[in-house]
Amino acid sequence: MFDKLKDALTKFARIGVADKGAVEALVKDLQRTLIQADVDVKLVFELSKRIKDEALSEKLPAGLTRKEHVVKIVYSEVIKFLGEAQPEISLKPKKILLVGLFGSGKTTSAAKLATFYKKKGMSVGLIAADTYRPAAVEQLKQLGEKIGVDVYGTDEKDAAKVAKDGLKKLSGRQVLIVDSAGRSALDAELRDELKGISKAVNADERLLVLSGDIGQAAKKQAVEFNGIAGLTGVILTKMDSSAKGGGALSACHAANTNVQFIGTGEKMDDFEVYDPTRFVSRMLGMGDLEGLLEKAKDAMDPKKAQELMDGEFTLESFYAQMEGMKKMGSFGKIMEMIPGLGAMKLPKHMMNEQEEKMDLWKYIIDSMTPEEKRDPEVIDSSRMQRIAKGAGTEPSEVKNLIKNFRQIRKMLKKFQSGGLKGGAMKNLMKAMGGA
Ligand SMILES: Nc1nc2c(ncn2[C@@H]2O[C@H](COP(=O)(O)OP(=O)(O)OP(=O)(O)O)[C@@H](O)[C@H]2O)c(=O)[nH]1
Ligand SMILES: [Mg+2]
Repeated sequence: MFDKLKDALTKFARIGVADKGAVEALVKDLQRTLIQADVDVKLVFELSKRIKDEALSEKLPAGLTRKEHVVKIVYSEVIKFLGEAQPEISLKPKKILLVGLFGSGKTTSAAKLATFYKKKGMSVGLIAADTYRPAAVEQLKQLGEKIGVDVYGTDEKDAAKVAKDGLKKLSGRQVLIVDSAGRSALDAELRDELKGISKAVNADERLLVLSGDIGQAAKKQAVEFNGIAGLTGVILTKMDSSAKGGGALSACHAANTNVQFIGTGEKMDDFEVYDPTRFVSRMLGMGDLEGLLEKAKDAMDPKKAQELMDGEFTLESFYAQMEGMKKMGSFGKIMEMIPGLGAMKLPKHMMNEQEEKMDLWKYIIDSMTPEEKRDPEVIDSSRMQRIAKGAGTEPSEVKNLIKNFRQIRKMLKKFQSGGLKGGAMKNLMKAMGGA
C-alpha cells in the first residue's frame, strides 16, 4: 500500500501543471490504493471528495504552488483519516491488560510493551493469564527471560485468579502487564473470561491487540471488545507484513479507538508509539512536508532565492544557498523531503564537503573581488594563489569551491531550461523564498 501511495504522489510531483485532470488522476490512484488496502469504500469516497474539493476550489495559500498545495492537502487529509490524535503514553505506574483474538499478537506485544517501559527506566512484571492455550505460559516465560523481565505463570486454570495472584506476587513493579487468552471469535466463553479478568485486574489501560492484516474488520472487533472491556487503546500488530494496515488504522479511527502502538516485526524492538504524522510521512514518502516548509521559510532570504530563480547565480548567492540549506539540516535530507526530488541525488561527497567547509568558503569568497564573485571563471592560477593566501588556505580549496559552484550551477541550468521547468526545483525555490 505504502509504495503505491508514494508512486502516485511522485507521479503527481513530476507532471507539468497541477490542473483538474492531474488532481483527478491522483485521487483515482489514491482510491485504488486505499481500496486495495481494505479501507472502507465509503470512507475512501468521502476522503477523495474532500481532497478534490479542497484541491480545486480553495484559494492558494501564499508561498505554495498549486502542486505543493495539493500534496499538502492529501497529506493532511490522510492523517485526519487514519487518526491524527497523538497517543499520550504516560510513565506513571500502571496495570495494563491486553485482550484480543487468537494470534493477533498479544503475547508478543506484552513482551514488546515490557521492553518499551523497561527502556524508559521503569520496573516491569509480566503476568501469563492465558490459561487456555497449553503453551501460552511457557511462551511468555521464554520471552520474559530474553528481555530480563519477571513473569508470573502457573498451572492454575482460572484466569482471573492467575491475574490476581500475579498482581500480588509482582506488586512492587511499576508496570504490570497481563496477557490474556484469545479465541477464534468473541464468543460467550471469551466474553465471560474477559469480564472476570477485567474485574480482577482493574487495569488502568485496557488495550486491544489487533492484527493489521484484518483490514476494515478491525472496526467490528474494536467496537465489540470496547463493549466488554472498555478499551483505552489499541495495539496494531503486523504492520510490517500486511498490505491491509491502512484499512485497519482507518477502521480503528472510525471505531473511535485510539491506536497507541504499532508492531512492525517479530523482534522486541519492532514496536513504536503510533505517531500519525511520522507514519503518514513515511507512507507518502515525503518526510515532514509542513515542517520543511516552515523551516525553509526561516532559513532562506527571499531575495536570495529570487536571485537564484532569475538565474543570477553568483558565488555569493551560492554561499547564501548553502548556508540556508545548512541551517535546515543536511542538504541530502532536504532533497528527500521534496516529493519528486528524492530520486534526484546530488553527489554525496559534495554534500558532506559543503557542510564541513562553510566557514572556509566564507573566507575564500570574502577574499575575492566583486568581479570574481560574479563570475569565478575569470579566476586564473595567480588569482587563485592570491585568494587562497587572503583566506589563509591552499589554492586547492579555492579550486574545490569553484568546482562545487559549477556543479550546482549546472544543475540549476538544467532545471531552468530542461524538462523539469516549472517543476519540482521551482517549487523548492519558491518554498524557500516564502513568496
Ligand atoms: N511480522 C510480525 N509478526 C508479528 C507481530 N506481532 C506478532 N507477530 C507474530 O504473530 C504470531 C502470533 O503472535 P502471538 O503474540 O503469539 O499472538 P497471541 O495473540 O498471543 O496469540 P494467542 O495467544 O494464540 O491468542 C507470532 O508468530 C508472532 O511472532 C508483528 O508486529 N509483525
Ligand atoms: Mg498469546
